[in-house]
Amino acid sequence: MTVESTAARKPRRSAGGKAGATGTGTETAAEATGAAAEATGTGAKRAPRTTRAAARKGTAEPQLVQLLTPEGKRVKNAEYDPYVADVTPDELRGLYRDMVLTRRFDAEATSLQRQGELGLWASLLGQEAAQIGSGRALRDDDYVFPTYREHGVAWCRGVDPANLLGMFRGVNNGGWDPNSNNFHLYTIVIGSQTLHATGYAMGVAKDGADSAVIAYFGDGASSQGDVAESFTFSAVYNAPVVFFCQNNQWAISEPTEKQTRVPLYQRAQGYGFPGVRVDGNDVLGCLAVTKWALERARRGEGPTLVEAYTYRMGAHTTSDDPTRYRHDDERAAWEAKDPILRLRRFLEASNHTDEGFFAELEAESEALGRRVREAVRSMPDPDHFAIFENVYADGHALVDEERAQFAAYQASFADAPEGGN
Ligand SMILES: Cc1ncc(C[n+]2csc(CCOP(=O)(O)OP(=O)(O)O)c2C)c(N)n1
Ligand SMILES: [Mg+2]
Repeated sequence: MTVESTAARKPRRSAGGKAGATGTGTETAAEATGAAAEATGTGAKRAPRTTRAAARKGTAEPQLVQLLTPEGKRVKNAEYDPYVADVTPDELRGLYRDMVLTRRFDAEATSLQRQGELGLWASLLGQEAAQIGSGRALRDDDYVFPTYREHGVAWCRGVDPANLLGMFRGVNNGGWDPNSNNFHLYTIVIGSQTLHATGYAMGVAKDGADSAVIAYFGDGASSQGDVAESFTFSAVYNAPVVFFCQNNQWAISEPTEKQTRVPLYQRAQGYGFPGVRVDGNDVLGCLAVTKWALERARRGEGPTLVEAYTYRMGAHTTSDDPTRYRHDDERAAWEAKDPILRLRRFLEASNHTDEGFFAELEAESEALGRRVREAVRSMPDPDHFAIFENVYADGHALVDEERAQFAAYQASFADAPEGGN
């Protein structure tokens, strides 16, 4: 991969990031995954399974950065407040709008899958704050390596939402030029994009640029060897990369407690760079913590791990049925911590909005849904032979053979007797 950067060249500090992990290293596996559910929750009839495990062990909650409570109250935080001190009411409304439109787009995509217009959809429902907060912390010259669920980050990068759907409809292999928005194509091979991000960030450092790189991945991905290698390489090469882990509590049907014995953010400690857990349903918290981590990267202080503690409200994908492995009450407890609702409460309490704002946004949401629906339905079917293109730069005998086989197969239909194929 070539690294091009037009950013101002600035000398970087020498390697050796501070080991500033915020964890105590004493929490148990149960706390690692579930205890913060109570830190921000308003309580449900039955606590989530992971929380019950922590309660059984009588263990304390891991630290969690939170600037906005579920009730929409602003919490002071001396360390991270400076990173959001300049956020204007207009920008706050902007964050709200981003989250509402992302959720509306996501709901439309789920419906389109149910109507047979998409083959599959991976919903981000519940993770809007983690994605919009971190996405809005980025500069245009920063580079993003996403998974397959980063629709909110894509929105922040200016990728047309309709373009996200081509791959899920099966009509293209991605649908956007990564270099137009510094937003790489969606990556399905779990965790592999952290390696791409690390390599890219090492290139940025060699260029002497002061831009940063961010890699998104999930709690399940944190168990991948690729992620461990990325942590090692980024640490020793002091690469300007932020590892943004959305701990949404589940990796398909595997709960986070099966991935780790310590809170995920503490993994960074072993590699010698800081790790922070932020309330992933708090858009201001995510904005502040990501800005802090990006600034560290720009200053030449190397990688940071951010664990955004959140929840996957929907199914893993439209092919999944979460009722097979988790209780409804778990979801109910997280509904009380909804990222959009809490910002709305804050905006209303601060008199930053009026009814007109919400009504206009509602109309804008519906228009977005309509536009995406129409765009998907009118996507042209691909040339059947396009799948053989772009496999190898100069072609390959095996691909040629497969193309010929497929051509013969297609041709066999022309000769088939009427009514049969
Ligand atoms: C290398 C690899 N192994 C397995 C899979 C199958 N797979 C797809 S999604 C997924 C779970 C990922 O969970 P997590 O990292 O927590 O992300 P989330 O889906 O929760 O956003 C798995 C195992 C895959 N795509 N790639
Ligand atoms: Mg997950």
